[in-house]
Amino acid sequence: MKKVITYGTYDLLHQGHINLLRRAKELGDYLIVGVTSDSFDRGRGKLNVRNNVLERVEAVKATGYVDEVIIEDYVGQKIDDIQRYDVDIFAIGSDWEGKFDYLKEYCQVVYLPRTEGISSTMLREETQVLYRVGIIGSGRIAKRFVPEAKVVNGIDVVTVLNPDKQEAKAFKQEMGLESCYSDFDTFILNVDAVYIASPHLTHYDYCKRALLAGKHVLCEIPFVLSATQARELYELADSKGLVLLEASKTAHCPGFTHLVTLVKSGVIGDVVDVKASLSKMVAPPTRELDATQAGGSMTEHASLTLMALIKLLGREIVDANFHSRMENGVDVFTMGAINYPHATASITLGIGVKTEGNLVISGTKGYVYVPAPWWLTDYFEIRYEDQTKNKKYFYSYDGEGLRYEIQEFISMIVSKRLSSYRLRRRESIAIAQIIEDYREGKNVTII
Ligand code: C2G
Repeated sequence: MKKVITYGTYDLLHQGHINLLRRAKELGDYLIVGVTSDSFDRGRGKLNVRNNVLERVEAVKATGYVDEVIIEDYVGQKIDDIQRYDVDIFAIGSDWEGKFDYLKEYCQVVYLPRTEGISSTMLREETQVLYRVGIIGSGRIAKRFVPEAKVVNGIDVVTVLNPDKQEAKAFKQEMGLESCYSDFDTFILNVDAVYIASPHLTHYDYCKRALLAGKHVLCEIPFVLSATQARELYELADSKGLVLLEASKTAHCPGFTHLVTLVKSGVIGDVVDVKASLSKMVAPPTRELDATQAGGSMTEHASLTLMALIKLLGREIVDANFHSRMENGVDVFTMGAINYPHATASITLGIGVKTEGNLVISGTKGYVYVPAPWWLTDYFEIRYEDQTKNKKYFYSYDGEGLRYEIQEFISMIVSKRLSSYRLRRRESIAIAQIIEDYREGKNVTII
């Protein structure tokens, strides 16, 4: 019996896939098809796949050419599969010509003619509603957003708002946008959704005005500096059926989302302590060191570190105590000790003090170590007393990493999903509450 194997995503299964599977089956007697898992596709940069793995497997089976379906989940698996299943022929479309020659060491490699004029990408583009997004603010983070949005389907960044006309124009030209505005009311008429990347103290007002104008909002961190404001904005978004998402990029990146599910499934036992640090030095003059613009390490870095605590330990906080070093009215260093009924946690933040930016999650069976910069989470280790049980996990974190939150934002709009499990609205409100308490000086000691 001649065994043939082929692989693919098979998103929105089409005639090109069907022809390929037929041709592959004709090469032998038994056809095995490796369908990519959702996380494997995400890891290799395929962010826009529409059908989930179960739907794709069903579609492949329904072609009638397939004898066995397996799931492809890691790089290098093809070599394992070919040997494990005693495969005679590896077949793949001609768009991969030459790319799989390394498999010739294990079996025959055949590149089959690709069907011209059809592809999953084409089908996705044809059926994709394109959301016109405008950026509010044109600073450093706004610049990173434009190229990141280009790899996500369904979003077209068209315009920018900056009260300073010259800055708006320079940004438009540099980023190749169709227009720029210095007036909010005309800007908002030209978009379906906004990405807010303006200074902290303007977030609340811009969010509110955009929502009142019926637009979806992705808002940079810190979302807002008070829980009352956060609650009000989520209620407003809800009442209007609009998406409002805090742009907590780490919450959406593949490594961190997997870390949370691993910890929640008990691999380190009960979580008893979480320590998250984040320090990025800044030099004056800069907004981060300006008290009148709500500068400081808390407003700058608490959002991501508190997100990690809240995702891992929840929102039932017993008390929070902070120690800060101040310079010109700004906390250049803050250490926060946050207690839970059955766990402790701490955040260490700096913009004028440098420290190791790692994340350590301690449990009754072992601990997770995410080295600096943990907020990119492309690698972490699970460590045990018995070191032979230690495990290392690697992930992709492509580009600037904003693509993952952008993809979730668009997916929420398309599917009319007003809440994201990656960062629930109640979790976002809890983050704002802690920042608010700190700013009001509750349990804050100056060192
Ligand atoms: N294909 C084809 N004609 C098309 C489109 C796709 O023959 N018009 C073939 C591809 O060459 C591939 C298979 O259909 O052999 C599946 O294509 P995709 O779903 O795009 O999967 P792909 O990203 O090519 O995955 O490990 C995964 C594999 O490396 C390939």
